[in-house]
Amino acid sequence: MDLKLSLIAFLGLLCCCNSQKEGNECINANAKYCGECIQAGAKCGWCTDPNFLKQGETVSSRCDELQSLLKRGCNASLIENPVGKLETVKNVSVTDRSKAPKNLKPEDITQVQPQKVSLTLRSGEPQSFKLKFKRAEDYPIDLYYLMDLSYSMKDDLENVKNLGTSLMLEMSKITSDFRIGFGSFVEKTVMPYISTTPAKLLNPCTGDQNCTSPFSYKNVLPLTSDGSRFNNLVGVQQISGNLDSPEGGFDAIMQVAVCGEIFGSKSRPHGKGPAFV
Ligand SMILES: *[C@@H]1O[C@H](CO)[C@@H](O)[C@H](O)[C@H]1NC(C)=O
Ligand SMILES: *[C@@H]1O[C@H](CO)[C@@H](O)[C@H](O)[C@H]1NC(C)=O
Ligand SMILES: *[C@@H]1O[C@H](CO)[C@@H](O)[C@H](O)[C@H]1NC(C)=O
Ligand SMILES: [Ca+2]
Repeated sequence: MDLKLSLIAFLGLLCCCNSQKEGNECINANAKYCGECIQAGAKCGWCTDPNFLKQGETVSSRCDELQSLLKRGCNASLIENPVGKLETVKNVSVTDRSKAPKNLKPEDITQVQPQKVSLTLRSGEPQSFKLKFKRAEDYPIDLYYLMDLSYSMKDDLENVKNLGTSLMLEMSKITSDFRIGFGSFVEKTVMPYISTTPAKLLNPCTGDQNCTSPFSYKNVLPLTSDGSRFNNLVGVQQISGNLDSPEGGFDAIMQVAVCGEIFGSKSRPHGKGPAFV
């Protein structure tokens, strides 16, 4: 009840003040030419009728609200009053992947609608349209696992050997389009990062540990949706060794970042490279 009353009071206030206002924005603009008048407000029109101006009226009298111009005797077909418009150029419906064909390519998935609109705007006149966004469930995800195979990672390698299946299982809850890849790195293969004696180049580890030759970076498994290949390949990875404790991880990240084509990430929309772990 209170709300209703205050609303009425508010409307009353608006009416009172509007009716007291002299002229309107079109007249107040004191426009000298059509363009100036049109920009004065969304309601303003310019009368081009040569017989319109009465004795003593200045050219700015041609600018007024539409209704007033007609009332003052301007020929309706001679009133300049452009209006804005909205043209939908591309408006493909957002993709509902539960209804879409199974083999739909990522670039055919639509998440925002409309895709392209052409607007003609007039100063002071708003244009509005609804923008629809639907996050495509099942949007493709690539995961590239980059692993340090220096000697201290020996115990971690054992854990990662079971990771592929678990990751695949968890990710399948988020998307049915999941790819996994695997790469490894050790160190720059020069002194002083590794020992370059012939024996240590073959097996950099001490004691009876069987380590593989040190290497900078290897792309072991390009992105694939076959999780078992991840497990199998991680399973046969051998640990290596080098001299100093910082490792060549950034060299590997650099390789992954710039060689997207080799990993198969080029087939992804907006995909320059895979995600890192
Ligand atoms: C309005 O203008 C049009 C085009 O100039 C003309 O054909 C028509 O006769 C005019 N109407 C009046 C009422 O003056
Ligand atoms: C786009 O198409 C939908 C129907 O699929 C319609 O509801 C919507 O108004 C259109 N959007 C625009 C900006 O034309
Ligand atoms: C390393 O390899 C040799 C020969 O293949 C084998 O006898 C030895 O047990 C291996 N050592 C380890 C720690 O696996
Ligand atoms: Ca190192």
